[in-house]
This record gives sequence, C-alpha cells and structure tokens, in this order.
Amino acid sequence: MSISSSERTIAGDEPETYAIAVMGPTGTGKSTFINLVTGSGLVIGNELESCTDSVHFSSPFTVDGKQVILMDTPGFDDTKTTDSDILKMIAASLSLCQGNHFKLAGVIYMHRIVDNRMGGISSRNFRMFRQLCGDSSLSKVVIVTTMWDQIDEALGEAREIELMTKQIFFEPVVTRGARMARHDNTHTSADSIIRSILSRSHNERALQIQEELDAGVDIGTTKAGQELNQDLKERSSHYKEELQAVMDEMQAAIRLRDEESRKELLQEKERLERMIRRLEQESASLSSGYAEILARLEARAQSSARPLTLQPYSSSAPPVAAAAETESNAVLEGKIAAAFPVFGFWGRLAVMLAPFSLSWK
Ligand SMILES: Nc1nc2c(ncn2[C@@H]2O[C@H](COP(=O)(O)OP(=O)(O)OP(=O)(O)O)[C@@H](O)[C@H]2O)c(=O)[nH]1
Ligand SMILES: [Mg+2]
Repeated sequence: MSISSSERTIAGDEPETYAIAVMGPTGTGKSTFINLVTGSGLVIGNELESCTDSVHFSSPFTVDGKQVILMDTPGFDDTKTTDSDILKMIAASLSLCQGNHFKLAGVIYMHRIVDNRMGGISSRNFRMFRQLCGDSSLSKVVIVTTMWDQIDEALGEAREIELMTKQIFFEPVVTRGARMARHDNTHTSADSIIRSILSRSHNERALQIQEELDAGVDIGTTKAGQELNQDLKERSSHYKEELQAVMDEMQAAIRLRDEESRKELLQEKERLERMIRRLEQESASLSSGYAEILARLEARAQSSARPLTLQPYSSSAPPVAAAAETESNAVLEGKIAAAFPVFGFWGRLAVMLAPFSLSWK
C-alpha cells in the first residue's frame, strides 16, 4: 500500500498521530524529502544560504492506517537564525511530541552522499544532533544519505561504508543502534524510510533533550545547550585571536603612517568586535525565552486541538494557506507562513511556529 494523504477524520475518533523529525545541515534535502512524501509546499533552497529558518510541521498523511506528520527543522549554522534560537525551536517542538498531541516515532538525520568530506558545519550539526538524541534513543534514528541520483553508485557505496565505519563520521551512532538508509529522490526510497521508522514506532524511548526538559533541566544546561555554549565560546575565542592580530597590525600601520591600511584594519576590527558581541549575547540568552516559547506553543496547541479536522488534499493541486482568515496578518507574514499549506490543527501548528522566527530576530 502506498503512502496517501489523510482522509477526513471526525473529532473524537482520530487515530494516534506519529511525528518524525527531520534534521541535518542546510542543503541536505530535508524540505525536498518532506515535500516528496507529503505533497507539502515547503520552500526549497537553491542558494548557498539556508532556506528553512524555522520549524514546520508538514501536512498529515496516512501510512497503513497510521497518521503521520513530518517535522522540518533548520540546520545549525543557519545563515538567518542564531543557533540558540534554532535549538529552542527544535527543543520546544520535540517537547510537544511528548505531550498529548502526538508521539515521536523517529528522527531522520540527513547527509549528502555527494559530499566528499564532512566540513566544520556538518560536524557541528552532527555534534548537536548527538546531544539532542543521546545514546539510548538511537534505535529511533535513521541517518539518511541523500542525492544518490547525483552520484556514481560505486563511489556512493564506498563513501557510505566510510561514513558507517569511521569514528569521525557516523560509526559512533551506528554501533549504538542508529540505522542508515539511502534516498535517491524517489517516492520508493522515501516510502521505505518512513515505513522503516514506523515499524519501530512502538519504541517508547525519549530523546535525551526530551528527557532533560521533562525533568525540568534548563535548556542552557541540557547536553545540547552545553554543546552549543562550548561551540559559541570556541568561536568567540577564535574571533578574539583574530582581533588581537588585527589590532597589532593597526598599531604597525599607525607607526608607519599608513592611513589607508589603518582604515581598512579599523573596519575589520569593528566587524570582529560585532561578531564577538553577537556570540556573547547568544550565549548569555541561551537560557532565556524557552519557557515562554514552549508555553505559547502548548497553549496554542491546546486551543487548537479540538475538533481535529484533517482535510484531504491532492498533491497535484496543493491547497493554499486557508487558515489566513483565522490567523493574524503578522503571523502569516513572510515566506515561511505563506508557503505553508494549512490543514486544521496541524496547519495551525505549522503557522504557530512561524512567529518564533519572526519575533526572535
Ligand atoms: N539531485 C537531488 N537534489 C536534491 C535532493 N534533495 C534536495 N535536493 C536539492 O538540494 C537543494 C537543497 O534542498 P532543500 O530541500 O532546500 O534542503 P534543506 O535541507 O531543506 O535546506 P535548509 O532548508 O537550508 O536547511 C535544492 O536545490 C533541492 O532541489 C536529492 O535527493 N537529489
Ligand atoms: Mg529546508
């Protein structure tokens, strides 16, 4: 049986809804995958800049009687949103998966098989991912390598083996229960990935961040929060070293009365100072605002939860944002909300996440 769009469900007899979170660095194909599976109209990137800068829930669909939604997330080191805001958004959304609204069936982490190295941003994303999941919930995780349609199969296979077996890549999670799967941008591979996750949906293990937040740990002191703080500190120290070098050069330019170099160096000094300030502010604000975001998200979910009306849609003609009439213009402003198809509760949930990105900037 193939994956199909949801049928209308009347209040009170709705089946349990399973959520699958899709994570990974920018440009790995998260939104493309979700659109392929659900027929949603998430915005796809075609530039180096990150595209998805907020968390979105897809329109719902059913697989063998199970109701499923996919959660699209921005990568850490998104070019538009700070990493701490991304962490808060992801954490709040995952927290919601522990409430009454839906159950987290699994997590997909995407990686481009066409990449011949795992650069700094990819490594950072994976470190954050590991701290979000912890070790005990890795049986819920599928590492999906994307873009198999873009690579010679033999080369892809060799890379896949390297990714699976090297300690610096995915070996630490594969040996602890995570699985690996290929996606070649077809419905067949996408369906098989979704089904393999749903086949383990009875797995009740919560992700590390879910457990921590549930136990009342402050977001800044969760393992993921600590990882991010460490990373922010390292980046800040790096800029401080650069700043010192620029200031030394500036002194030399002053001594040599080289006015042109002095002006250029001054600009560089100001740029570095701005970067350092930004990182320090980000680190200081990591703990603030999370509770408010979660409370707002939960309150909205509560007020939208009944009746649950999931409307059928045709993937050939996806509906436009019909909830515009019930949502404020401010909420619907911007490409995120505008691009998102709205379906009853889930649609409202998608839209309710949009203001976070708007108000956090
Ligand atoms: N050939 C090929 N291209 C793909 C595949 N998946 C995604 N792409 C392309 O890769 C680019 C990035 O895809 P997105 O889906 O926007 O990636 P993303 O992970 O959502 O990126 P962010 O939103 O920035 O985090 C787009 O140009 C897609 O068309 C795939 O499996 N095969
Ligand atoms: Mg995206």
